[in-house]
Amino acid sequence: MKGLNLGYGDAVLAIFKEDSLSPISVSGVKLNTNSKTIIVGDSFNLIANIIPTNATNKSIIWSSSNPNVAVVDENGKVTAVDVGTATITATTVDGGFTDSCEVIVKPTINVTGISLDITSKTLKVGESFIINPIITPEDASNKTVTWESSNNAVASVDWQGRVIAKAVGNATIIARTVDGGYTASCEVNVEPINVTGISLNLNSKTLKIGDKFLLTANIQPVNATDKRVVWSSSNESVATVNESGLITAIGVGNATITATTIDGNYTASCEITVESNEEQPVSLAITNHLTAVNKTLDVLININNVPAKGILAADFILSYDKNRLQVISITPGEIINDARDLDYQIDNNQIVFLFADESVNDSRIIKENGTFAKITFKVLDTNFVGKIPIEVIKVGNFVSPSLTKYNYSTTNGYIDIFKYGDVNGDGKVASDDYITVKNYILKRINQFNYVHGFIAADINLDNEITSLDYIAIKKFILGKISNLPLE
Ligand SMILES: [Ca+2]
Ligand SMILES: [Ca+2]
Repeated sequence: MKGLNLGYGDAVLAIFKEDSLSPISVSGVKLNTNSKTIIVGDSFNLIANIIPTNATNKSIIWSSSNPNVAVVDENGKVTAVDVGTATITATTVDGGFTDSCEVIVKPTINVTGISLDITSKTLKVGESFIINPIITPEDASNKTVTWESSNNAVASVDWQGRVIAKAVGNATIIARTVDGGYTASCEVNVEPINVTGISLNLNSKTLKIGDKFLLTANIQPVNATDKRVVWSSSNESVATVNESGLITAIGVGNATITATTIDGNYTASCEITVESNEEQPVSLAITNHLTAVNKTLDVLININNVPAKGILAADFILSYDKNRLQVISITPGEIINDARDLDYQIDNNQIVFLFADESVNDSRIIKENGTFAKITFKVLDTNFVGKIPIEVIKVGNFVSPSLTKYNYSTTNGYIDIFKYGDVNGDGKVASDDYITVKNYILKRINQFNYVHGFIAADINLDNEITSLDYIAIKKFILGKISNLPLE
């Protein structure tokens, strides 16, 4: 505005500008630090805080009292040039306020060596430890160390010297000084965590042919290093197992699946039962017997492989030789829940059985394996010895509660009859039997030709053949006694 001829309006504007733009003066300066020790070549930044913070002119002039020792740039960055002391001063342009920092420059102290507080260590997989470096001299200017492992797969090391064991083996941990490249090392030996035991998720399992089932091995301890397991089957025709413990049922039978740890040979096993995947036919079976003429005996009719759904009804026919056997009684077996459900008819050489659950709600179905009926026979006195068949000659049905037919199989039985005194098995007690017993007692013969000759000759049932048996047979032949054996 200088040199202008101001009018009224100009004067007003000048006054306004003078008011609004009046500068805020600096009243002081303060450095962030007033003393600093550094080594030759290093730098640091000084920060000058102008007071007040909203001063209009914050310009600073930086200066060094001894630029041979330390220099400072226009931003306050101080760089040590040589050993000695220098004062760095900040001066405000507005008002000439000052603050200063005493800088002491020391010579670089070089590293001369390194050692480690741990030079060898044995630990388990997963464990860790810290190595502390020892730098000489203790006041070395740059004590920075870098770390490395010769085998990171076995043991790794971080920038702080923390070593983590990762796998079994050996590794060398090396510390290297940045200043001078001095090295020191620690030998690390990582040991395994040994297996102490094994268990399986199941100890027994029943499968059907074609089924698959996965067994799981639990290794103790859970952090064992080598958790590998070898699987084997005692019978691969029954069940196989693969390297993962997956079992496949191959054939009916039993097999033991065993898992063996590679570390320590610990074992655990699971008993596998493989069943047919077809429903077993209902089995109707008659027991065999050995008995003597004139004796009574119980012949059991057994039903096995009773289906899980149970048997609602059944009918079948047995045949027997009515000329040689007399039916004394027929009684229900224990699998018949109510005697009223079992009926029968004796017709000539046949016994017709009919079982039907007569309840209104199918509550008395046959659910268990066992005896269906007991037939008590008396062996008639004929001139026959040998086996009399008791045969299933016809099966009507075994019926399910849903009125379907079950498959079935039958096993016939027999009554093997001998006669006391008939040691040659021809059905009669005669003089030839008497002579044979004599020859046996005198050891002229070692055994009887007839398979049941010995028990037929033991008239007094004492399990030896003596003169008592011999003379008793004679008296029977002569009609002096009417019944054998002597009981
Ligand atoms: Ca005879
Ligand atoms: Ca005897």
